[in-house]
Amino acid sequence: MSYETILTTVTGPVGILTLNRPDALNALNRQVMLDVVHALNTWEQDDAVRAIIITGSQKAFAAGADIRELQSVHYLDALHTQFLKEWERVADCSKPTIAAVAGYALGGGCELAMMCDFILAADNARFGQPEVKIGTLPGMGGTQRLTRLVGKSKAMEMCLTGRLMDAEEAERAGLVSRIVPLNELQDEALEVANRIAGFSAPAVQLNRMCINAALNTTLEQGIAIERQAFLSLFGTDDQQEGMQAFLDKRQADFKR
Ligand code: DAK
Repeated sequence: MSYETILTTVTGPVGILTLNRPDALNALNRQVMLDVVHALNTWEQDDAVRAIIITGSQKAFAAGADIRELQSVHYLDALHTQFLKEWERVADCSKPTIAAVAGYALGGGCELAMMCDFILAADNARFGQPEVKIGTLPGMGGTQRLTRLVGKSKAMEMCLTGRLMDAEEAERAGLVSRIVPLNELQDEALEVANRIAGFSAPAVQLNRMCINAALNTTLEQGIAIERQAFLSLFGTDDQQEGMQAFLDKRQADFKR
């Protein structure tokens, strides 16, 4: 399948989606959203794909929503079409997602990265929510996800000043899981994705569900969700296999 604004490849069990609008630093227009959603839908239905990497170029993951496109949007049209709402599909993806971020991840680009399960950052990555500079605010979940990830004070400062964070600050703040040298980013992301893809899919899925629940529930509710998820995995063959393999001192052979 070929797309207008993204490149897709499948390497073993890993789907790699590369944002590809080099002339606009991968700015996210409506077509990018449609292409990304289509690719994710396709991979969700493909059992062979067990983990997904979303990445960009070495200069930009994505420099935000496409300001040229935003500039011509009118309120009532945006309201009626729920403009850009489908981006939430990324956060709802049923398979594990890794954002491999090099260069600029600004505005909608930062928001897209935060929709993924976690962010691996190259040492040249820069994150920011500079929408205030163009008279607006993050519209793809940025005020909510950034605040949950880095706390109110830093989220406020970033959104109110438009200041960018470098990779080290983003790691210290908890926005990214790890920093890797720029020329190792893609290999490292692939290795991590392969590692996840090699585990039991239900175990991976329920780990994701529980961690996401931590952002949306009280501690008590989250612990109840975790307990049920934990118990439910005892109904899978993979749990038996994983524990037996440990006792046999061999590699587990997970089926799903
Ligand atoms: N949109 C469109 N084009 C962009 C762009 C963007 N966000 N960012 C860069 N480009 C284009 C530039 O216009 C330029 O195109 P040409 O002039 O060559 O044709 C090309 O990419 C290269 O950019 P620069 O020449 O500016 O490159 P520099 O290295 O000098 O600077 C930069 C890089 C990233 C610092 C700079 O390009 C920049 O500040 N870009 C804008 C960053 C920004 O403000 N991002 C936030 C956008 S607002 C919503 C959902 C979401 C949103 C809104 C609503 N709803 C659900 C309703 C989200 C809003 C945003 O993300």
